Amino acid sequence: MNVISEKIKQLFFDTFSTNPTIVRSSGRVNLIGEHVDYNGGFVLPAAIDKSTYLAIAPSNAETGKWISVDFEKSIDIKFGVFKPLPQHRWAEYILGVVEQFYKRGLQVIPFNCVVTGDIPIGSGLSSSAALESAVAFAINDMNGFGMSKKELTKLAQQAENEFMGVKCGIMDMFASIHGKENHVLRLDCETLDYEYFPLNLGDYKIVLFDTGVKHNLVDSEYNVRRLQCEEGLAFFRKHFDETIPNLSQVPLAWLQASRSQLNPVVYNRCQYVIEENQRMLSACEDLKVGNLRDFGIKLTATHEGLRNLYEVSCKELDFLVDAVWHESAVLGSRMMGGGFGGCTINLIKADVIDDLYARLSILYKEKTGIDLKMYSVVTANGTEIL
Ligand code: GAF
Repeated sequence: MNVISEKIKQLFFDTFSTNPTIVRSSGRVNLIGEHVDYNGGFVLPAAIDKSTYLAIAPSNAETGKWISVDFEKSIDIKFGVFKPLPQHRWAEYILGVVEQFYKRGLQVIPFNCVVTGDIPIGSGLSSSAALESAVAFAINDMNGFGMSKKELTKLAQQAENEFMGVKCGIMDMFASIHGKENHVLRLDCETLDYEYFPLNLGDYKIVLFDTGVKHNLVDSEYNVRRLQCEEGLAFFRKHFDETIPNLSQVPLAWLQASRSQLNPVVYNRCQYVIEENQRMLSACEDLKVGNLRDFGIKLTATHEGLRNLYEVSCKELDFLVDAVWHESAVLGSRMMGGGFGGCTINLIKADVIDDLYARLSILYKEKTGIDLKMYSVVTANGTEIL
């Protein structure tokens, strides 16, 4: 228990006169392997020490009251009705998860809940996946459904895909649920096999610079990228091998031999995905032998691919990366997550972080008028009942 969990426990008790179960679920970073999860590739995320907290208990009625501390809102919910809640987008993440249990033929005991957390919202640190993971975990526990962590991860992803309409991959929920302190997760998104890698950064730290923007196109462009990748994969299946499981495994030679037949935009998207998957695998080798310099160089190369080939960056992200990547105390810098805003992830020598942040803040404010936020994060455990 910490200050936040104590606070919502008390709020829950004051509101509903009963003690809740408290579930904590982490936000995530992804070191490398961006936009490859939905292409069956490898990713390297970690759960971080910023979390969503859910206080929850059965309501003993057909309805439940859900409260968001951060949005200062509450909503009364009739269980079994699954309609959009346009005034309460935060509650849709909960409802979408409840719906998935119903879709599996599992009737959920109606519940009251209170939600809060310290994951910056809209910064690309997966506050929504953390909430969905916490809700899935809590419902599974409260109802004794006995679902595994992997099943709950898939359920949370389907909630986001189907109720929220965002065709996200599985990385965010997977990291949120399976995270482990001092480790990153090397996840094969095709098979969902995973391995924990110790994260020894020595004198370096994971630093996130928050652009403070989230451009509107984020969800629509994300879905467009998925379609473009599907178009590429269909082409390779038709012309090379119908059994190739996913785009990440397409050999670069097939792509190069197809330049004149593929739409140039689709070509670029495929090039990025194939290269990123290979880069990610070789970055893991760097990490294994403690070669942080080469690891960092690959992070920055990922940014170039996301900017030029995959085209999911934006001027604010590019500005932050361009301003720091060449500094000697910076191992690597890149945009992180879906793109079009959110944070950059940087590996920076601990003793220069404050100075670098001070300099960068001035430049960023001059350029964009926005106050730059910085989060120095460490890895943490995944979803847990406190
Ligand atoms: C978002 C999605 F939710 C993830 O599934 C992943 O595709 C990521 O963008 C890009 O790597 O966070």
